[in-house]
Amino acid sequence: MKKTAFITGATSGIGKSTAILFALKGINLVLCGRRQERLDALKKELGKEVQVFTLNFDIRNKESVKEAIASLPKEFSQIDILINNAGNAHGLDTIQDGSIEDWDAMLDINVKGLLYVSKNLIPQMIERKAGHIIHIGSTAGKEVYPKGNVYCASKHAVDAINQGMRMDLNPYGIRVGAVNPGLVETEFSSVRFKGDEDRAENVYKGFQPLKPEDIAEIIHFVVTRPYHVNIADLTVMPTAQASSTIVKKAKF
Ligand code: NDP
Ligand code: 8X3
Repeated sequence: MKKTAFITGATSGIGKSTAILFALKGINLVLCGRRQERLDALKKELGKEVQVFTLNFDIRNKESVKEAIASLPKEFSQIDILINNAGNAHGLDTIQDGSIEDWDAMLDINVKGLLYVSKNLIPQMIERKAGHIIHIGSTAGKEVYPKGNVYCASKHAVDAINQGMRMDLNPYGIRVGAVNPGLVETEFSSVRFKGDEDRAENVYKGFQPLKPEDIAEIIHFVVTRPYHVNIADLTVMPTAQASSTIVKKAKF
């Protein structure tokens, strides 16, 4: 029987590449995001391969998350794989210059939104004593870099939630793990720098960053391990990257 994956942040970057690969591999999809035209386009394209259902909600709104998940039709109500991926950095500022709106966005989306989605999907996994939850953390959840303060805090929280959730769901045989990427070229920096495309592109200049497809392949590897294998915590960086602050870049 085909499995069903629920992917948050499926309209772009890592989530979108994961949706495309999962469809190719025959995994049915529940795809989430706020940009309806992108959800529609994905449903049209990937619907040729597998069954696709889309949900449009802002992950910050706990009522919207609950209603969206409750609205899933019967054939999509059994979620085998949850990819907690939606998230972004907002701003890159010292703590003294940081904006409270940016801090709210990062904590509300990356941490609380992830919890809201998990809260609404875990009960059916517990009931079936089955399921696999993958958190998209970050190297920013393993170390802190200058001006990364609150984004790093949000991803350290994801790291803690990943560990705690694995403990709490252990009696039910539910697999829980994290994939923690370094620099991946997506819309991430465009969002971080509020649409300043020159500044965003500059982040990935002079070295080969990871592609979202690289992360999708890793996520697919994680979900296709035999049941007794749980990849609990995986960190992946571009070869040019050694840490958040050490990246071997060509000189211009
Ligand atoms: P993108 O900006 O390309 O994708 C972010 C996704 O999150 C979009 O699909 C977006 O959908 C969704 N999203 C953002 N805010 C909300 C919201 N309020 N409600 C619902 N959905 C939301 O970035 P990435 O693919 O790079 O990021 C995906 C994850 O990977 C994030 O958790 C990020 O922190 C993490 N990551 C990224 C790295 C990188 O270098 N790119 C490295 C390490 C981790 P929409 O706008 O349609 O709502
Ligand atoms: C994204 C990677 O280094 O921009 O989580 O924080 S980084």
